[in-house]
Amino acid sequence: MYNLQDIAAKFALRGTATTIKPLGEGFINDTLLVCVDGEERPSYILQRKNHIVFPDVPAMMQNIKMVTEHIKKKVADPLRETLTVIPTKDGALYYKDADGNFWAVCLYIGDTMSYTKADTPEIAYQGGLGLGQFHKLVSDFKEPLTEVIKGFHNIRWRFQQWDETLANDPAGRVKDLTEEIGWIESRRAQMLDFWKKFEDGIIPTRVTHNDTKISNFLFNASDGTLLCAIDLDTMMSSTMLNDTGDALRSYTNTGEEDDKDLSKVSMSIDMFTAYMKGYLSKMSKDLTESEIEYLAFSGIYITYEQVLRFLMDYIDGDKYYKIKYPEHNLVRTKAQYKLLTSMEEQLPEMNAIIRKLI
Ligand code: GN1
Ligand code: MG
Repeated sequence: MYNLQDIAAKFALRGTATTIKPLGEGFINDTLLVCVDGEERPSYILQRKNHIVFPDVPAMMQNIKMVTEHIKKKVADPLRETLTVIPTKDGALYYKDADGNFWAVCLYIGDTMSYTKADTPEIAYQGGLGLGQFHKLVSDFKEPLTEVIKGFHNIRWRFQQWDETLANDPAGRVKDLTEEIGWIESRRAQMLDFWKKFEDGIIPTRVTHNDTKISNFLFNASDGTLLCAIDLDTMMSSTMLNDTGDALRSYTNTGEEDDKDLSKVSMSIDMFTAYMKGYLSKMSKDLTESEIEYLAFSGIYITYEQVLRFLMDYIDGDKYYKIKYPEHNLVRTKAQYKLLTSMEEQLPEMNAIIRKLI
């Protein structure tokens, strides 16, 4: 496929790459762990950035470089408390190979762990601290960021894509999905009403991460405390509610994102409370009333968007997300919809908890 040794050799590593092995389960990029000469532990992360999903990888890497440099000036341990981009030997932030693939390297942060699910409220609490800390660190970053994925969490734009995909019906699947499509349509107006508050400036614009699922945070292996946010590809200017929403979608889920057993999927109010305790201990003073008003709803918004995105990709013939079996995107859709309904049922209680924590 690719000559990974040759690709690694383009970057300013502190030695020659010895082993290069796949890591993790990202749906979008290919991620590899790199060891170098004379060192037993991995030293770098090499990624093939998906340039279909990210049409402007150079601008994306520039966003990451600017924000991580900003964070590094403010933290005690700049090599561990945020990502470090390793340039190529020519000083570029990425390497483009002859086939047009974009590659980038960052330091591997050792003695850490990550989760795909919060098994204890302590993990959720630490995760909340982590996002709060990230938002605080970037709150005074004022340089413009490139919008690396157009309308990423903009539901008005997502509906445009949705309407086109349904009209084209490229995989001929629409006829069998009346119920699932109804889940999306019945909430369309409500979601647009929310997004309009952001478009009208009632909800402010901030630097946001936009992909805050639990596996995108690192924890210290020694004591389980939060270390930093990783996977900074989608950092843009938007509403912080995208981030709390996506975090709630994963930290509070009692099941898996793609659970086939829907009886396992629900929103845990204990995880919600723990997450918000952590988050608000860092950010409650910085939030506007409009942000507080929609904090609990943000989980509903992003979970809804995720139902739409998984279902739209299924209708589109599975072009966006990597899948492990043919119905995977439909299974994901159903599991995320179950989570959505569980959040909707508990919204009044979630709001009451937030008011107590503020
Ligand atoms: C993708 O990049 P990764 O695999 O962490 C996706 C997110 C989805 C998530 C669902 C750029 O995340 O938006 O919420 O899958 N990232 C992109 O698990 O589309
Ligand atoms: Mg990501």
